[in-house]
Amino acid sequence: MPADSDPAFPPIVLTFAASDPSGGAGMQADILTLASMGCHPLSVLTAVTVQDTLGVEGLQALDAEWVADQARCLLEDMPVDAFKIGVLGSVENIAAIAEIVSDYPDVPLILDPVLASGRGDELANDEMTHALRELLLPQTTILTPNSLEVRRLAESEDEEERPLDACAARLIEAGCEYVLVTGTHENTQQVNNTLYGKSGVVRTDSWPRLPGTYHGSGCTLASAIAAMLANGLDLPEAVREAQEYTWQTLKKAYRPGMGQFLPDRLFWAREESDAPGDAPETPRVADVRGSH
Ligand code: PXL
Repeated sequence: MPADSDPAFPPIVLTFAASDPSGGAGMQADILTLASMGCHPLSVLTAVTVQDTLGVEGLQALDAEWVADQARCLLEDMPVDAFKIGVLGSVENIAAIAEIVSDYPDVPLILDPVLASGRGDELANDEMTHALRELLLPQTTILTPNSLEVRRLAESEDEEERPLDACAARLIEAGCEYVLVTGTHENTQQVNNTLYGKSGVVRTDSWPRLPGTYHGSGCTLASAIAAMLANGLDLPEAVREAQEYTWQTLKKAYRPGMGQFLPDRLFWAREESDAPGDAPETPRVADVRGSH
C-alpha cells in the first residue's frame, strides 16, 4: 500500500468495558455492535461479571495496571478513531483510563455511564460515580445516560423534581460536549431521546415503545454512536443513525434464556432467512448441478 493512500482497514474503536458472558451487554455487546457497523473493535477488559439473562450475580474488577497495560499496548500499535467507555469496575480503573484518554484529546470519547443493570443490580458505587464525573466527564464528547442515570449524575437531592433538561445542562457545565438522554424509563407513550449541546436541545427523536425488556440496549446505542463517529459522521447525524440501528436490534431481539430479551446486533445478516417458510440464501441443488 502506498504511504499516502487511505489505510486499507476499517475504522478502529477502542472499547473499555466489562465482560458479560451472556453476550447481552458489556464488552460482548460492544464487539458485536462495532463489528456489525463496519468497525474493527479493540477490547480492553475492565472487569469480569457472573451473569445470565436474569441478572448480575458478581463483578470482579481487573487490576488497574492490567487495564492500563492492555490499552497502552494497543495504542502504541494502532490508530484509534473513537473511544467508548462502559462499566469501569473501580475508582483505580477510572483514574487509569482518564489518564490514558487524556493523551488523545482529538479522539472522540463516548461515555456510557453504566450505574446499574437494567434489572437494577448496582454496577458503580457513589465513589465511582464521583470519580467518573470528576475525571472522565470533562474529557467526554458525548455522554449517553438514561433518565435515571442523568438524574443521579447531576447529583440532585430531589430526584423526582429536577427536569431532565436541567440535569443535562449541569453535566454539560461539568465539562462534556453533548449529552444524549434516553427516555426508556419515562412514563411516556413513545420513547423520547434528547440530544443536548452547549446551547440546549440539538435534536429529539421519538421511537415507538417496544413491549419487551432488553439487556444491553444502552451498550448497543453507545457503541453504535462510537461506530458512526469513527466512520466520519458528524455528531447529530451519528446519534440519529445509531438510534435507528439500535431500535432495529431491539425490534428483532430474541429471548434465549429465562430473563430479558437480547438485542440482535446482526439482524441485517439474518433478515432474508427470517420470514416463515423462507429458504436460506444458499444455492439450490439444481443450481449447483447446473453450474457443472
Ligand atoms: O447494560 C449495561 C451493562 C454494561 N456492562 C455490563 C453489564 C451491564 C448490565 O448488566 O453487565 C458488563
